[in-house]
Amino acid sequence: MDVRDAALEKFLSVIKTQMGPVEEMMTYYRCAIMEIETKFKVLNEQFSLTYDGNPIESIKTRIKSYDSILRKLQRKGIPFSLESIYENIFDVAGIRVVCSFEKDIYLLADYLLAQDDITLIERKDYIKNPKPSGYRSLHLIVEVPIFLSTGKKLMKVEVQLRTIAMDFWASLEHKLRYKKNLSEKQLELLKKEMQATSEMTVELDHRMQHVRDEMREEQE
Ligand code: 0O2
Repeated sequence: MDVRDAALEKFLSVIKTQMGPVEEMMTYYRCAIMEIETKFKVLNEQFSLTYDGNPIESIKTRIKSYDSILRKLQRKGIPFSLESIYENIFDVAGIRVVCSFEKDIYLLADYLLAQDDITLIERKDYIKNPKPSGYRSLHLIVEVPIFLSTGKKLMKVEVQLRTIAMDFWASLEHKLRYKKNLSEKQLELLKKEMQATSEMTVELDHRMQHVRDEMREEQE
């Protein structure tokens, strides 16, 4: 082995020692996402037997970036350690469930929370109480067990449930939020405009829900 090979081996070994435990924890979060995603897919299949159509339009999952996790620790004054991430950061694992209709959001949330391996840690209803920005979604922090060769581990997952209209609004608002070089006046205008467009999504969701309710009644 020449000097360069030896240096490579040493570097690899340092990376493995440093990154191993981090990657292990992220793997557990990925497993927790898989568990929750499967639960929603099962509910979606079962709903399609009893209701007209599948209530879920799409499911997106993400693991929070290292950068965002560390910035959140910094912002909240939490120590920088894997243990404190596990204890304090509840949105490392995230799943976003986009539904067609608002009522389906609450039905799916209730059915998920009724499952005996799920524990509700926190619930924030930004549909009934939208954020000042106009943001609307139902947020749940749930704890789910994952079963490893070493035993059971409880993992927290953030579930965001939204309609297509809420998702459309949040995606565009997120993009606009990070637009640089806007004057105070432009920012104020943007804020007001986004609040107004959020109101339009409320109207859209309610009218769509009304149409579906009417059609169901007709069929019964
Ligand atoms: P990312 O990239 O999704 O990780 P907390 O997590 O409790 O410290 P907070 O604000 O109480 O902070 O959490 P909350 O209200 O449950 O919302 C967190 C997530 O909801 C955000 O994730 C966004 O995905 C979404 N969200 C909340 N408010 C808004 C909003 O005004 N506009 C948009 N577009 N999305 C919003 P992160 O952590 O910002 O980012």
